Amino acid sequence: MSRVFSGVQPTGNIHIGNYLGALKQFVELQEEHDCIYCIVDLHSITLPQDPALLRKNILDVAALYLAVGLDPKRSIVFVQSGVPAHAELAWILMCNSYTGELSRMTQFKQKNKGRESAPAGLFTYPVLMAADILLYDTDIVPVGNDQKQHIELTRDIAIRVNNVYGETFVVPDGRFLKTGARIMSLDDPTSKMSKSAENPLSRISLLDGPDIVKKAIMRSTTDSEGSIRYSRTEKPGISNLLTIYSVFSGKSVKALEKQYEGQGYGTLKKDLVEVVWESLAPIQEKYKNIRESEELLHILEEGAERAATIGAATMKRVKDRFGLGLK
Ligand code: ATP
Ligand code: LTN
Repeated sequence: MSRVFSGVQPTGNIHIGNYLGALKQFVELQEEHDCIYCIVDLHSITLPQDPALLRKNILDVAALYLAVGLDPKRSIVFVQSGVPAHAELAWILMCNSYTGELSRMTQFKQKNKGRESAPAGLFTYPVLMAADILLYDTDIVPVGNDQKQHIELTRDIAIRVNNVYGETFVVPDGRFLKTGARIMSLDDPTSKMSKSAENPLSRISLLDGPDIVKKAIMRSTTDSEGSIRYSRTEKPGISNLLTIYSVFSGKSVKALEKQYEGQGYGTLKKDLVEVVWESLAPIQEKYKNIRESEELLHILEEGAERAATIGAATMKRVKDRFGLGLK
């Protein structure tokens, strides 16, 4: 069975972009693979976090993981900082990464915009991500399109170490969806839906109530042409709505274009509100029960133990190859 690993940052506001691009894949993959899903709290402190809020957000994401359908009997679910080997391996990989390649990461360039000097962790963020992945001999990494460059870097680092020190790491592949890998912002469909965008109506969070879902979709930016057809370049707003509709409903974009031929944007939007809410309501119901249960902490503790055992075998191999420590 191949190994799957992915992570989400506990930075609040998990939105339908995160869900459609990543979480939904996580759930599907657990049917046939050996899956490990992490809440990457060490990544989140690359930018300042309020400590009390961070603790809350960690449990929120964990509860959401389970609410969308991750099954702790089948998948390992845990918090990154509970397994110290992530940081240990990150250091070793940092010694095998180059400032040149890290300066080319577009996520770093974006997050660093307007600063004179960046926190070193923001710069080395992708190396910690590589450590997350390589620690578990991962074959497949399900993520949204925005992570392509980081997966490429992870592969480069793994191949480089394997060439110098002998076969050490499994070289992973990214897994990106054809539809849903890049959900766009509702108020500006030329930029990606993001947790940190200022306008709350630019996204739909998984925990938003029906009124907000309705408001965000009904007010979403479209165009003045009036016909419902898919074209990312000519009609980014309508194309984004069709994509969201398609992934939530399971109908193809082609089928939707046909279904809405000759109809107005208002009808499409109204129906989309229904479709999205039908998917979110049961997730929120489950979330409420899980978030308040003691069970959640047990699942995370057990997950960390199981992850640590798998990671320890990789660390032993890495230390042997590098000649670190004693035998
Ligand atoms: P954001 O940019 O929204 O602040 P992020 O990408 O920094 O979020 P994570 O929580 O770490 O935040 O992302 C979790 C997963 O969601 C990743 O696999 C990422 O690729 C995916 N993802 C994030 N935004 C989108 C989007 N707009 N469409 C599809 N997938 C997305
Ligand atoms: N960088 C990712 C989150 C992340 C991740 C990972 C994803 C951290 N470690 C390992 C997949 C595998 C992001 O910003 N979305």
